[in-house]
Amino acid sequence: MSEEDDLDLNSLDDEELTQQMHDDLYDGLKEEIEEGVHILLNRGWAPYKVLTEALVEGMRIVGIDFRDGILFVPEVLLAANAMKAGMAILRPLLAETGAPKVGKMVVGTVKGDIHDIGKNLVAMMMEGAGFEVINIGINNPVENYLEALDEHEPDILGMSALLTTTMPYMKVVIDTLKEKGVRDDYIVLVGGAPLNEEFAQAIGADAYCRDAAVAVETAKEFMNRKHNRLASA
Ligand code: B1M
Repeated sequence: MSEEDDLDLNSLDDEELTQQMHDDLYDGLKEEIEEGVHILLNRGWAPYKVLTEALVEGMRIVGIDFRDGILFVPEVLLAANAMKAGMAILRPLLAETGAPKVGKMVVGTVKGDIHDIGKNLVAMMMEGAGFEVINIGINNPVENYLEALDEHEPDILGMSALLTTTMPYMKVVIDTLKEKGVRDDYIVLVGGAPLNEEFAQAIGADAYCRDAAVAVETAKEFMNRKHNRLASA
């Protein structure tokens, strides 16, 4: 066992611990990430702060080295696994809200794409903000979206894509909704690292959401508009 294995995470101050968690995420050390999350929570950190400063920031660093060919798929999968373990601890804490549901969202990653960390984070944050969220997972063909929309009748359809090759599929879904004459029944929000405002506009979405916090704000804003419209009708 190396010296590093013996490291007592509790003995580190907050800054050292977050740095260590970035390293542990990079190394895919699930148990250490779980321990780190618990320690920060016990020290009074808000769940959202743990999420953004310890986990999301760690994954950002992983992303850079993946891009630069320093990390490869197996290592990134381990990092993703560790990230998800940390998120699983935070999820119930972020979702703790006694407030009445402010709206309903169906969210899923598009066909051909298996990235789900960002989409799951959006789902968690939306739940935390009082939305009911139906998360339909990854690799969704248009039929899955249609089925979920029929079954759950949400206010919002959220789509995620992390690849430049899969983002055009969002247009397939929106065009299908148009063909069926139901496009305007939903607020369509899209997100994912390669997207931008122009793309969202070009495919006919209602808005592009840069991150989970923006997704929550945007969803709330559109729900307010919807309520005002209904009230004045
Ligand atoms: Co992939 N991958 N990956 N990968 N992967 C990227 C996306 C990439 C940018 C890495 C790189 O080269 N720098 C690159 C895409 C390049 C491109 O298309 N331009 C890439 C590639 C190439 C690939 C493969 C093709 C690699 C290969 O096989 N050779 C392959 C494709 C598999 C497939 O999908 N068919 C692949 C596989 C994988 C893993 C399986 C190893 C793993 C995914 C594990 C998992 O998700 N369960 C993985 C990972 C982890 C990444 C990176 C490193 C991290 C993604 C992530 O989780 N980020 C990523 C690098 C990067 O993005 N910089 C990369 C953290 C997350 C919190 O952020 O997902 O952006 P993000 O979500 C944010 C916002 O985007 C937004 O809010 C979120 C939270 O703030 N958002 C939404 C996202 N979805 C939203 C939906 C909304 C609203 C907002 O709806 C309303």
